[in-house]
Amino acid sequence: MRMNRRTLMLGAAALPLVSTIRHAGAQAAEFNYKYANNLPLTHPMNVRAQEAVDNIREETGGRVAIQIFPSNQLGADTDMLSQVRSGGVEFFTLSPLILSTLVANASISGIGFAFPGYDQVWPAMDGELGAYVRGEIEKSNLVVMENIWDNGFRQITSSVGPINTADDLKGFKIRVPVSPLWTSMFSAFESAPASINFAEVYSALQTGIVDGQENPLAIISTAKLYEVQKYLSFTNHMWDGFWFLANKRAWERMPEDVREIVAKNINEAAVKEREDVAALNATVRGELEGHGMIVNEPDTSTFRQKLADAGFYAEWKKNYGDDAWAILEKAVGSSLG
Ligand code: X2X
Repeated sequence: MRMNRRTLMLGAAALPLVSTIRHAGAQAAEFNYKYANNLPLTHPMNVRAQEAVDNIREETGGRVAIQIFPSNQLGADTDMLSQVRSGGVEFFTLSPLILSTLVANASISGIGFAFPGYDQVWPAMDGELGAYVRGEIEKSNLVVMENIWDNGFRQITSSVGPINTADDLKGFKIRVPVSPLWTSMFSAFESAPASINFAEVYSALQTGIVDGQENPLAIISTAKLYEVQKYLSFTNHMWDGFWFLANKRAWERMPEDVREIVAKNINEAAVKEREDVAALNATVRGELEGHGMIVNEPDTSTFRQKLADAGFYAEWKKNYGDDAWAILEKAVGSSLG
């Protein structure tokens, strides 16, 4: 359409109306909240979270509008933990092990080689162990949703060679998330762990600051770490998840009936995300090999023995206390250490 003075005037006249309509939609939301996370947009967490916030907006009649900021858009994990505490963001998902920088015992679900598989993970996290950890989180004045989201069993990747035995980890320059447990575990392996927020992992691998990292397959795939890592060793050295956290003042500003709708949809999305991650982890190995990764499946008995010999389990039993440790051992069905 050729622009002339008339169409220009009509267009200009329409602008306030359009912006009013759009703004009215935003204004109709009584609670305009932000949810931050550190995962790529394509990760199942963001797919299911978007469904949840759409359902929440509809079921609350537009009263709650939650905007998702994925992939560290608002800052790295350690910054975001401060933000959700202060109310800078209202929602944030975080690994229990990074959360342990604030809630010490939250990392108990990430003890090395504790969970043999998912058959033990969900009964534990949806049962006594999860309830224990949520109780600890609530003491720090954060609200936590009941269902933990899945990150997955973590695997080691490397640019220098496969990890076949615990000895291969000696001197290995490996990136770990910012958490005392991660640093402790890879120090027990005599590696050289470097604490780096996930936002900087790709570049740290690309520039050779570190030679490797460890993450579940879904993240190795969606964060395209296969572009900067050659070897993938199936160590399954720990299970990891994401607690869905809320700022307490923001949470309590919503009336009870609205809070119930928000919690219901977030918890339902967590269960769907767990199914998605399991499906992805079952299929993504072929994709990663297709991208040139060389995969190996080490015998991890030497890894667990190395941790025991280094006093790792004894150290963390002391850190968490006998009662918490007993809940963990009951949940995983064996004594650890
Ligand atoms: O930082 C990581 O490696 C990640 C994305 O898995 C966590 O959030 C713990």
